[in-house]
Amino acid sequence: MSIPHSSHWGAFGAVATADGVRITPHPDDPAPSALLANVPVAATPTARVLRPHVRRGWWEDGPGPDDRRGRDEFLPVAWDELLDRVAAEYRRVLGDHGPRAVFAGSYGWASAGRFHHAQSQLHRFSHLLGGAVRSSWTYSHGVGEVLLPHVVGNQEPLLSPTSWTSVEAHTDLVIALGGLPAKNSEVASGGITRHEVAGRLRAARARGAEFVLVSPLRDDLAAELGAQWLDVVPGTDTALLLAMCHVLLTDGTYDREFLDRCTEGSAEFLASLDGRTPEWAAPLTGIPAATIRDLARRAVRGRTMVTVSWSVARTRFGEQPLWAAVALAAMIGQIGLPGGGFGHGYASTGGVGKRAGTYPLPTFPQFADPLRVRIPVARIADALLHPGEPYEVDGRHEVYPHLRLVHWAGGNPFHHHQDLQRLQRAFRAAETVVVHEPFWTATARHADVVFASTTTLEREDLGAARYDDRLIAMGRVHAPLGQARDDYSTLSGLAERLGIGPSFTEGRSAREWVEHLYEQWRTGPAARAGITAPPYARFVADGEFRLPAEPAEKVLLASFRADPGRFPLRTPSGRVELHSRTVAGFGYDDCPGHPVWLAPDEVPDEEFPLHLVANNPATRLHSQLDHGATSQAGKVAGREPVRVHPQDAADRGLRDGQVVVLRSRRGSCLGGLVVSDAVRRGVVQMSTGAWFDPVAGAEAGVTCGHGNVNVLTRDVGSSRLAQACTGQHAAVQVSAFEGVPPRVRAFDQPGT
Ligand SMILES: Nc1nc2c(c(=O)[nH]1)N[C@H]1C(S)=C(S)[C@@H](COP(=O)(O)OP(=O)(O)OC[C@H]3O[C@@H](n4cnc5c(=O)[nH]c(N)nc54)[C@H](O)[C@@H]3O)O[C@H]1N2
Ligand SMILES: Nc1nc2c(c(=O)[nH]1)N[C@H]1C(S)=C(S)[C@@H](COP(=O)(O)OP(=O)(O)OC[C@H]3O[C@@H](n4cnc5c(=O)[nH]c(N)nc54)[C@H](O)[C@@H]3O)O[C@H]1N2
Ligand SMILES: [Mo]
Repeated sequence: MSIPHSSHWGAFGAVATADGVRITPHPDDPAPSALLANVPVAATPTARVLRPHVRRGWWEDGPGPDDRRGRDEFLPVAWDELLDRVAAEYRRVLGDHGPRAVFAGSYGWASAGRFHHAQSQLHRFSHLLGGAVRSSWTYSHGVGEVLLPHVVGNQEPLLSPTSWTSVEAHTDLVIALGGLPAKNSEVASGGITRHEVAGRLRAARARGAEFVLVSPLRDDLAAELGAQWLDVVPGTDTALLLAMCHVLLTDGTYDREFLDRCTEGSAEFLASLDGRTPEWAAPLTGIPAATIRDLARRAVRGRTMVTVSWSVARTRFGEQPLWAAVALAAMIGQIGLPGGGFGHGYASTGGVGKRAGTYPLPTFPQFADPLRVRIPVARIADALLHPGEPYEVDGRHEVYPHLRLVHWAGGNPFHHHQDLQRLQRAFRAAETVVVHEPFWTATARHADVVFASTTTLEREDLGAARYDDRLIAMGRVHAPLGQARDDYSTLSGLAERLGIGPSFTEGRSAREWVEHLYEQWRTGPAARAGITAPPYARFVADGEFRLPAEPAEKVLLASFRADPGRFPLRTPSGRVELHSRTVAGFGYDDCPGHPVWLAPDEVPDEEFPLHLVANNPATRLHSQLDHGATSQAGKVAGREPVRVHPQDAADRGLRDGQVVVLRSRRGSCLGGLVVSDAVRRGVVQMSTGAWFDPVAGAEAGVTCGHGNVNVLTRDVGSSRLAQACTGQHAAVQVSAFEGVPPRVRAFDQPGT
């Protein structure tokens, strides 16, 4: 019998077979994701952590900064012995240094499922222990999380912009900076039963909407939408947007009434446009001045949605393109009208714009964080390397805590962080690193303690997500491999040893917790919201529960627009801030008080003449299941594919399918060459998520032998405002790899 299940890339049914599991997409999914084919490999021993392991140097010599971290031997040990040692280490660190010495931010996507969500489990554990240093914001949209509250008073545009239904029905022109890539909308955090974005875009097109794709990659928008492609130079969107504003200003076609009534600081902003002409922007952006002028004029002809993907802000000075897009939308004057205004992150996941789901979901209580010490999420290496040193963020002066014990569950910093060799040094500076993982990721390989975790297929859970319309009764598909345990069980073992066992478990087994969360929800918040859900046993027998239909069309900032006096924004002025006195008051030259052009500070030069676009991968979610079938099918010569324009390939004598070396100022990796005219000339594209392989790298004389793009990227914040991830861009060189490429070792058991 097919067992209901869920993942960040879709709901499915699974059957255990003699040689693994067989997956069938959810019957209601109109466009199931190819990422589902990555799932079956999780049920095989390949790359699985089958027992708890410990690094020899830590086990024998005790905690402390250690250069052997990441290259030492791992020893399998018994669960109880290891839990005893980790509990003792917690006692040492907390006793000698207090909770400010523990980092349990543990950023990462982990897996679908409300109870077994690894990060939630770890946070509950550490909150009961007196807290630990955590992280603020996300790698995904850290810029928007900090900037948008200054500009529009909250993060609503990120979480719940104007709905797709509104765009589908009303938008005449979609200007998509960073595109609306089909690949990204396959995924939504927590689960996605129905993949609808492609269909909605098709419907908008069929109704007459036109699309303009602003991106260095042609395939950031489906070909069937017939978009005009403006192949912008990476990192220059702000120049394009300011030049469009300049055209509206000089044409006199901007909406003065909207600016006066609904915005603050328009005078400063408009004055700052002096000289920002299309002719000024053309050489920067690579887009002809006439094209820029034409686009600006089209934008005021009908209903226009200006949308910026999260990636465009995941860059150095990434605050600027987002703020400039809001400014352009304000000048167009359609913020708050159906299908008009601005968006940030449409299609960046399948959830954005999907529904404004207001009803409650079952939640696993994590308790309040008693410590409340946070670092910006992408400043983890800075914190580990520079304890006690000052830094600035969002107008505050802070000091990095001295982190000694690092505890990670459900994330892969050796996937998600930039400049991985610097991250290696940072991890080596810690005294103890504890990682929970189902797989031997590079993060597990850089730990002292590796707890063997189960995958979702090995446990029962409750699948539910903010932008989905189902609760899924996720069932256990097969028994845990080896000695893998649920993170809940591992943390219960630690909690018990640290004297917080009863408050952590409340006396419930994992299965009892899942039922408890469901029943609490059913009889409490759900009942109050008028949702009649069946009792747990019935829910499990049915396999899923369908939540009420999507609420009516939502238009971002509609009531504000209608009556700004009655519905002011939570900005100092109550209006959209095109110039923010607050931000100006911070005195940041890397993020002044209104959107400005700041030239990227790493641009191609003689040594590294190409723009790298390090985007999210089409064939997997981040690094997850990189050894799965879909991800492996995308590899070229066993390496992560790197796309290069035909002319750039010809200039270097490179052939399709060959192994190449990418180098930046930080490091180098191998890749498999794909020659493609879907890439702007001068740009190379390599997605994130190939497992870091320093072993094969050493044999090849490079940093990574497989193609983890984050050995190339730069570990620097967007600006002092958001201090957000800037991993999307770097300057690189590509050349042929001479010799026999080494076998990729990233999926081997360590030490083999
Ligand atoms: N250069 C560059 N870098 C980037 C980006 C970029 O655009 N460019 N994008 C960034 C973005 S937007 C993000 S969100 C991050 C993503 O970074 P992450 O979210 O850290 O990446 P994942 O690969 O999803 O890591 C999740 C890990 O959790 C593990 N896991 C899954 N289920 C469980 C479980 O039940 N228990 C435990 N213990 N572990 C589990 C998986 O095996 C996997 O190793 O990457 C960022 N990095
Ligand atoms: N299949 C799949 N889907 C995913 C994920 C995944 O790993 N795999 N990750 C999920 C997560 S956590 C997130 S946060 C989102 C990420 O969503 P995004 O951040 O929107 O996605 P990316 O793929 O990083 O980037 C989208 C496109 O932006 C373009 N781009 C890069 N630089 C520039 C620039 O300077 N200017 C312009 N105009 N365009 C530029 C690139 O061509 C790139 O393909 O995706 C989610 N969806
Ligand atoms: Mo993300």
